[in-house]
Amino acid sequence: MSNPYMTLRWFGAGYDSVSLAQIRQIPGVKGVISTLYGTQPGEAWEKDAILSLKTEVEAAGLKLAGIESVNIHDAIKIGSADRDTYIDHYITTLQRLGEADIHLVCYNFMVIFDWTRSDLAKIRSDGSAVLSYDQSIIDRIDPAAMLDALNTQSGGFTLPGWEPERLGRLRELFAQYRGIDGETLFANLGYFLERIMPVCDRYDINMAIHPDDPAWPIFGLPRIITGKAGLLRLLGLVDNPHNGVTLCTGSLGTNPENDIPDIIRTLRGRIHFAHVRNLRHYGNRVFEEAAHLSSDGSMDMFAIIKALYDTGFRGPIRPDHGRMIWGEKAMPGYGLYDRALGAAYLNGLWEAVDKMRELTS
Ligand code: DNO
Repeated sequence: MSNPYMTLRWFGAGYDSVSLAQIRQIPGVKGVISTLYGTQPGEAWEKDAILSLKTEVEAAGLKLAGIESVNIHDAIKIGSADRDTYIDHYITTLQRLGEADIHLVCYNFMVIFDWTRSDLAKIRSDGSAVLSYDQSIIDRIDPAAMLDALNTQSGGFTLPGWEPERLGRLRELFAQYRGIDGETLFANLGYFLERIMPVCDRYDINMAIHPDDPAWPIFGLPRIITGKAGLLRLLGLVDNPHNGVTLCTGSLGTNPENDIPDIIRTLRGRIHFAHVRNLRHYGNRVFEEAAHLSSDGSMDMFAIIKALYDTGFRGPIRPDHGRMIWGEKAMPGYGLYDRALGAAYLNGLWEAVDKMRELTS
């Protein structure tokens, strides 16, 4: 009998509307994925801060299953002259995480914007509110106006990956990335990975890149981790098992041409972390986030869990963005209720796959 290593993302006391005590009561949830939310990309994390986060999580009867994210400073993505300083800070952070017995780090290599949506609270027919995306809105809007609109809709929460200090310098950032194309990004990602692999080897830290969301270039900025080809190219940059992937179905699934069970099988052994959620497509590059259930969206969640199970994936897995339901006020995508329903559903799928395997063996 195998149980999934089910986790929930938790942003930390003072940032998250959801408490560790609440998470502890979701059946089958064993740990949280967290971060030092107040840190800026490029900082070396303080050892004491890492240890106190870990102690706090463990005192609630949960494991600190990994970090999402240790964000990458723009100098590293751009490949500017000072990148080595920031890579050294990153290495210090990894070393301190390793010393604290933390072995999973999720990160991304997206340019300027982390995940992007055109609406953070689209009302669905059942009255729930979800994050949604419509390319025609993104095409019409200026990036600064999009930022303002999303900040207004965020309910006072700082959105993950949308560091206000950094994005306050939007014009400067666009100027810094001028001329950076996908090839340069891949080269700079390879340089970064080469430099950090020794510390990952030493402390057995699995690096798990998060795919770009949505899975295509936006605002004329390149995006490279958008499907099977990009993921395979990433793995080939440094052929080390610590150079791995966060399998995020919601990000890869923005492009319906991404066959997610096939991607899971292709990446066998190099998926270190899984974000599993569903989307509903309404046309080319128009989608909204759905409940986790297969029948509520466009993805086959059974096939996804089965592929993870069959390829021997046993790393941390978490439900991802949930709908805002039952009057909850929380960070968009990260309320308690729908993610708890998502965890229960994913646990159920896993149990079914596991028991079917026993029946047929
Ligand atoms: C959004 C998240 C992303 C993700 C980062 C990983 O909800 O999926 O912000 O955490 O891209 O580095």
